[in-house]
Amino acid sequence: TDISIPQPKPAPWLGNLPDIDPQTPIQSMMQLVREYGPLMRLDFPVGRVLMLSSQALANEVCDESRFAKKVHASLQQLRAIGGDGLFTAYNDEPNWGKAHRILMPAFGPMGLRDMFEPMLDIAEQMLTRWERFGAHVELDAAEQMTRLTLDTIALCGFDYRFNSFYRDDLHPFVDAMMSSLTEAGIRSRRPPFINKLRKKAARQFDKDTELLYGVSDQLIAERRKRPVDKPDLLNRMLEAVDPVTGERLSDENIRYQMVTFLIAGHETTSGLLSFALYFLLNNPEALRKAQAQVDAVMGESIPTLDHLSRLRHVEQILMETLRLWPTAPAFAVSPHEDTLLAGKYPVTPRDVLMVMLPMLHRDPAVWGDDADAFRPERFDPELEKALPPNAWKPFGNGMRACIGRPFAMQEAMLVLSMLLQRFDIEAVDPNYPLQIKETLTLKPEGFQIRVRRRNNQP
Ligand code: MNH
Repeated sequence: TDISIPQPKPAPWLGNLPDIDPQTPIQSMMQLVREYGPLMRLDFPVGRVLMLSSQALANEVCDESRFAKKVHASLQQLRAIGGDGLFTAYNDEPNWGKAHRILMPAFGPMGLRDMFEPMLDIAEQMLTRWERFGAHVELDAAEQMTRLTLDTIALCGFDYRFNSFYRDDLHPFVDAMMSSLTEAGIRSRRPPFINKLRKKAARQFDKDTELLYGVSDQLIAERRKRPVDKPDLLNRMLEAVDPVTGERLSDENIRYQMVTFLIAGHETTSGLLSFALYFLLNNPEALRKAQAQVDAVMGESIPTLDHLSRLRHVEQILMETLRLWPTAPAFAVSPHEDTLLAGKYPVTPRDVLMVMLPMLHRDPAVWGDDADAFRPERFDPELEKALPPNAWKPFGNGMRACIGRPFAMQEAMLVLSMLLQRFDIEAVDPNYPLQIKETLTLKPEGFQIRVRRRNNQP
């Protein structure tokens, strides 16, 4: 029997590196998956990667008794920024368990309730600004959403105001983050000796990470100078004792967590909101339905948590958006021990098995022949319940799944519903061809909108 895995023809030394556009690696890989199928092998100078893009394969590797998160090459590069913070920690690193236990409660129902007010505060800032700009101004969706989500995680998590809606340029944190994330991605696909030769890129990377740490050190210093009495992320990190070890987080580890939360807590949610706007403006029926639900549930009142729980259609729009463009587009696992994948392909703990989310989420066996179409009805409650397991994984899997999931969904629901409540929205270019910028996460690039205050408002 032939147990070789389909693979684009590798070049000598570089393997499949030439098949990947460094500016748009995920989109390159999606194209290759379309040609080579749901199990595909890619060889890079740092090793081979298996790309998994079907529900059957995803379901197999989401079994935590056999597989666990792999800190693969690009996450290893990210450790230069996030250290042993939650996102980049190895499964067996003690600081992962410690921080997980200390921070989980912040994302439970009580914690999320505490974060509703500050979320509303920032959303209100954005919408007020849009309103005052008037109906003629062109707004870059991804840029506006980046200001919003960065300010939101900083205010909710650290009681700190970036005030992005009171400045023209984006906070320097955003630039430093984007360029260091891109550089980490590039490094992860190249052999180490090439990375050593890229001196200028290395200097820029060091400068960027210094800026990121500078911002988080400043926030910590500020808090120590002016303590506040509430159980936000920062206070939990500074004060809470891990119930299992009886220990606190070290200053070094707090710095890693801060940078991790500032990055992971805004990049992906801003992409989600931007893609959702793109899909809504290209699907007038879904837009109309969502706006009708918002009007019926919220009317003209200030949103509450209770309203959000009754906006299922808005939630489905976000779920369908995350299906088509999961803004954190892949996660990796490896087996605990040597095993056979799909009953016949030998894999080892050294292997990287990448679950390729945009293609998993288009598996025709699950989503049908119109898998590329935006149809929020796919997540109607009965249909959602009938989905096979592990068909939709935008937040990753198991114990290493996204800790911020409820936070992200609450924020995105709140902002999208407020937008629909207050404005009629249109695309500046009704024929805008979707262009996606990649920095490890995905975002629509150059998508401009205009908003007009609805006249149903007081
Ligand atoms: Mn988030 C892990 C996607 C919002 C903080 N996040 C993950 C993983 C995915 C993911 C996928 C798993 C990665 C892996 O297996 O290697 N996260 C998202 C998406 C959104 C998102 C699609 C928004 C939409 N994430 C957020 C927000 C926060 C956050 C908001 C913080 C407030 N995420 C994290 C952290 C981890 C993570 C921290 C690492 C968790 C762990 O391993 O313990």
